[in-house]
Amino acid sequence: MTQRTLAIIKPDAIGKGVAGQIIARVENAGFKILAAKMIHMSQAEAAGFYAVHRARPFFQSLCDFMTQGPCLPMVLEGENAIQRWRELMGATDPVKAAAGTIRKDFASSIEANAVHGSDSPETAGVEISYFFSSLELCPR
Ligand code: IDP
Ligand code: MG
Repeated sequence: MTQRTLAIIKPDAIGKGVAGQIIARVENAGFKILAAKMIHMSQAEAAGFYAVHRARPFFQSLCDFMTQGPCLPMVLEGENAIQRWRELMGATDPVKAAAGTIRKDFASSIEANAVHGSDSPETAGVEISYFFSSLELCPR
């Protein structure tokens, strides 16, 4: 089933200068990049995006991290895209991430972990429309 997912290259990865290497992995895995833009989120924008985590002890630190510099949200399309992108990312904690995954190779910590990926079709729909209007999704 062709799906869309919301990926973000997070501020730590942009700051390290590895966005290009991450995008190359996206392309090499066969995803279509339907939309992408560089943004610098405000606290309110980061808090809105991560609202599901607002009761977690790491929530404020996560919002500070996501607003420390620009990030690069992208809409990826492909067969089984939601699960395949999460497999390419690797586990949330880079210590636990499998060899060859993006987080294993580029994440610094469980918080500064280089990339985001939607975790279900429902979440993907909400997250894509958080960053992109329908006009910004290039028809293919
Ligand atoms: P995911 O990004 O792998 O889906 P989530 O549990 O949805 O992981 O957490 C969202 C983000 O919150 C993570 O990617 C990471 O940046 C941050 N995070 C998750 N767990 C922790 C933690 O225990 N300490 C600090 N930050 C965390
Ligand atoms: Mg998540």
